[in-house]
Amino acid sequence: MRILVTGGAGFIGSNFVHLTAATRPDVQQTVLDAFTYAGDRASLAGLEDRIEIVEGDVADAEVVDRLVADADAVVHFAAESHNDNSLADPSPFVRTNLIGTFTLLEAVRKHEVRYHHISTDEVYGDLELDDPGRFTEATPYNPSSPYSSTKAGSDLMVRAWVRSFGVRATISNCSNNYGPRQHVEKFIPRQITNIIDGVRPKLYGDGLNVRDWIHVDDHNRAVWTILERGEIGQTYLIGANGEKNNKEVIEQILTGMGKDAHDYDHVTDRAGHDRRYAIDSTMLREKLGWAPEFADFDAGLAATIDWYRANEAWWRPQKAAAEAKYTGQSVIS
Ligand code: NAD
Ligand code: TDX
Repeated sequence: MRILVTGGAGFIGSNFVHLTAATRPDVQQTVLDAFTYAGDRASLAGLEDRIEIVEGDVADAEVVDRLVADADAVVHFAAESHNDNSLADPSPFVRTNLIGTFTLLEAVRKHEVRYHHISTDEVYGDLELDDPGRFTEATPYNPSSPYSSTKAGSDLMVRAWVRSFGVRATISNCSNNYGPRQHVEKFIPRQITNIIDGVRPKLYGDGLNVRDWIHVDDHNRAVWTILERGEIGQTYLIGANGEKNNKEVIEQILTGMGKDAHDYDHVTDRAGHDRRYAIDSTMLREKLGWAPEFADFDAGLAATIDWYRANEAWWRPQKAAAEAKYTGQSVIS
């Protein structure tokens, strides 16, 4: 089997490529990645002899057509992925997330190639803290940010290409991932690397916003489950019952790194900040038999802290530029 993995040099994509190389040695993998600020060849270190790496843009129809023609399946991870960046400048989000997905859909339509679309729970908007409900496959789309609205638009195109053109596609909407090789702009790695640098962690607003954490390997094992056994045209929600508020997570990181749990700053809140995400993954569990292996967030977080401590050479080149984007945030308490 030959698969084309877009965004394979990013956080989730690179973990997918490593997992696939380790568990499915017969699968030939080609990575298509534009190597934006978020893509890093070092994330694929050790695999250079086993995979093909193509530097290119998912919105470039020529390169996409050529690579899709040679693939049995496409797994589309490539995206602009950070909400804060989308508030500062939405334009690359529109190009990559919407035009990029359109370009891939046209290629898989032409070459009749199986397509799996990686998306996010953020397309559903947010829930109140006291809402007993969780997102399901039937929840209406209601995105809040430029990032989530472009992901929502890309999902809707996939649904339309399935219905109108018979494209053999599936979609997954996953909750917040954590684990190795996540860019230091994101919440958990930003705080771990701040503490290593002797800088106080930064909590947005009151910090009571809830995210539903899942280890990146559990996400990627679910993606393989859907690729192999998913029903064409179906959307699957991926989540591991990992709801925690940001305040709890930041305090856990501090204590896990031997610091006082309260040694952090509250900074200006994110505009339009979603309050709570929560995933009901019953369909994936009951219909396809998937279950997360990292049931214990505390152990997964401790392993992630260890990874950033041991791999400073990987994250150090990103750190100053990532923090420079946050200079407008002021400490409120
Ligand atoms: P990331 O920002 O770490 O990686 C994105 C990758 O895509 C990078 O390697 C980047 O170079 C590449 N890329 C960006 N624009 C490109 C373009 N025009 N052409 C080719 N490559 C391009 O993102 P991530 O956190 O790994 O997210 C991967 C996917 O998973 C995204 O589709 C995201 O929406 C989705 N997702 C992420 C999370 C999460 O918690 N991080 C949760 C659910 C879904
Ligand atoms: O310094 C910070 N302080 C803070 O309190 C940062 C960077 C974030 N936060 C808060 C904002 C969120 O409530 O932490 C939470 C997590 O923030 P992010 O890591 O930016 O993730 P989020 O906005 O929830 O989106 C993530 O999950 C869904 C990914 O970035 C998306 O790609 C994915 O779709």
